[in-house]
Amino acid sequence: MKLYAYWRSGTSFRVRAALALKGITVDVVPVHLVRGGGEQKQPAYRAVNPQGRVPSLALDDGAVLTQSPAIIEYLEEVHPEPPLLPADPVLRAKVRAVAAIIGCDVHPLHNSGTLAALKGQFGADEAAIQAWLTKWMTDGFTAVEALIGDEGFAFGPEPTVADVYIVPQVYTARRFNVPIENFPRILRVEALAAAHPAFQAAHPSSQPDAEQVTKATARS
Ligand SMILES: N[C@@H](CCC(=O)N[C@@H](CS)C(=O)NCC(=O)O)C(=O)O
Repeated sequence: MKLYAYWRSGTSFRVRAALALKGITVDVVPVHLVRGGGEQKQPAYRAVNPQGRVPSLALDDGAVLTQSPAIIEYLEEVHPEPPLLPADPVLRAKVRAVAAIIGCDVHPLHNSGTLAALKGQFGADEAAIQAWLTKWMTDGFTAVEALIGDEGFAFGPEPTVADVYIVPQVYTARRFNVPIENFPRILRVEALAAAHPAFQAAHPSSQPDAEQVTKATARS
């Protein structure tokens, strides 16, 4: 399988974490979201994923899966061990709810295209962008903090899909200088993930296309 991904994209990090937790190895095909105006917008990548976003997972039979939630659900269905969703339906719904808060209610508001539109079309300056990022991430983290448990990963001793979403979102919050010190449960999950081999392997800094970051490129 081939994973088309960008090293510090949160959605790519999610899929890498799910793959690593399940012990599945893939060939990573880096898609640079900034260089040359963004490789994701070029015809070569649009032929893989018509939406022009990462991640995409190309299966060995040539089928291409897009959208991180769909890819993660596919991995769970086809490679059920170890499970990333609890057996109990109520708990499954709670895990999926945390994933949806981050995937549906937070991430789209700070995707690079959203921020570019805020700046380019709506005249937002740096201070306005920072206030926007802080508001939406803080709202999302506040809800997640109230929904997850008091020990272990988000919903117990083993990572679930909830952690697969939380950990990249915390990485993004740190990258965007959004304060997270008021979320002790989320910080606990972050610390556990930092010591977990699968999250270490999936981390942006472990990727073949990882770059040294300068201030000028910090949000790209
Ligand atoms: N809902 C999609 C979002 C994918 C997405 O927005 N990916 C970002 C990187 S985290 C991207 O490709 N941005 C480039 C662009 O919008 O041009 C998913 O979860 O896969």
